Amino acid sequence: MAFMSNISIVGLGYVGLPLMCRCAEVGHIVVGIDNDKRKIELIKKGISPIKAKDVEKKLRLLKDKVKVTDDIKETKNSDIIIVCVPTPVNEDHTPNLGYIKSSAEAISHELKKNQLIIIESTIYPGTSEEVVLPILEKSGLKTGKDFYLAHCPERIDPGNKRWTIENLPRVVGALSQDGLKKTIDFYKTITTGEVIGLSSIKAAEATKIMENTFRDVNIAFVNEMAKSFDKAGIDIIEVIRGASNKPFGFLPHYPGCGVGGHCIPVDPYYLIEKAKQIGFDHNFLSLAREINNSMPIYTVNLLENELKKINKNIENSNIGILGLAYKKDIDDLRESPTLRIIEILKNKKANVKVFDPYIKEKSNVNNMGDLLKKSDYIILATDHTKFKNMDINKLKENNIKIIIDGRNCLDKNKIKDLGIIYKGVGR
Ligand code: SAJ
Repeated sequence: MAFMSNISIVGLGYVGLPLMCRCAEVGHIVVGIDNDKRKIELIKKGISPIKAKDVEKKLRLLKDKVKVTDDIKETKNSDIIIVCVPTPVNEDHTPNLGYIKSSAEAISHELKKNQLIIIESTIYPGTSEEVVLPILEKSGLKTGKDFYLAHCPERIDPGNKRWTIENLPRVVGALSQDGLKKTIDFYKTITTGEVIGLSSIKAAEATKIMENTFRDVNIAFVNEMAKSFDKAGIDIIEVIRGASNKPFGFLPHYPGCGVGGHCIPVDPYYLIEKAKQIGFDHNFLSLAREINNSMPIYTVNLLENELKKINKNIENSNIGILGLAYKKDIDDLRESPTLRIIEILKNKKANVKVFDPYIKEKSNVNNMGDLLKKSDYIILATDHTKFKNMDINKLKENNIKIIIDGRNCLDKNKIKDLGIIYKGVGR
């Protein structure tokens, strides 16, 4: 019989909200805590503040089974407190642990004996012991004796239907063996995936950073290859397809107009900055970040090169951007490359129209038809399924002259056959 606990979830965003629903679903007594009163009111009505279909459905079912509040003092009644607050980077790419510290301060004030505190937010190796623990021990309680501290990196992948909170394998690290066992036992109640315990909390903190940095450097690799193949006139998508037919030793990643989201472009900086403090310079990871951060301007340059060929300038040109979200079929625009592309185009005095069906409130036209009508040139920045499956004859009907396919998701040859100039990233 799986044990049931009183659980507080601190932070009800992309990570905390699904976690709150899942805990309630399996029978834990759950309190969801967030400092955003608007979010709390929505959740109380069973409305999800994030457009995640599965979460919206669950919330409607579970809204009477969970208590949501903006009062973090509620943690005092919990056996387990799980911290799922944002861990962004500052303008200078240094980690911003502000939310982690303020959550730890509030939890510390209410800390009770035998409580288990689990951090799911992405943090650099050493954060739990060097930042969180001292704050919690201000309570006068001692870890290992009075309370437990563990880390289980979040692995929510918004929009992923295959891997969800119900079946994702998890990795756990803790400051004590007792804490490790308690944490593993808890995660086994919410996921059917394998739950493994590592020898230290630092190893668990390093795991998430490694997972996401691995992805960032692989994307940087294909982005650099794309720039090279643009010069060589080689279609990188065809080459990746070719390389992917090797049954081992190759893992396809895809070039594009940039790397967005709250994980991939952020997490490497957590390691880069922490390593600097202990005297190691991650040249390779930093270079990968530079390459990925260069893709928005590279994409605009692709358009400028094509404009030059038809003796046009970017200044005062009518440019339509398809997609604001950082990845397909979701409404999240955090660190989205499109934001950088828009900034660059505006600095070059272009007239910019933007449409994203998932983020209409930030679009400046009502629909794709409107955007095509008001544009002469198009940059596709997000490979939403709606854009990928667009009727390309509409491009012709609206006299679009150039399309830059920032996600290499359109049919290059069909577009060229319509007499429209097509340029992808590396194709
Ligand atoms: N991107 C590329 N080329 C690629 C893959 C992604 O340019 O080959 C871009 C995307 O367009 C996007 C950004 O990188 O702008 C991030 O894409 P992502 O698919 O990694 O999306 P995220 O940020 O939702 O990453 C999540 C991560 N999950 C967690 O942190 C829990 C990441 O670890 C997963 O690997 C990733 O989902 C996934 O595999 O889908």
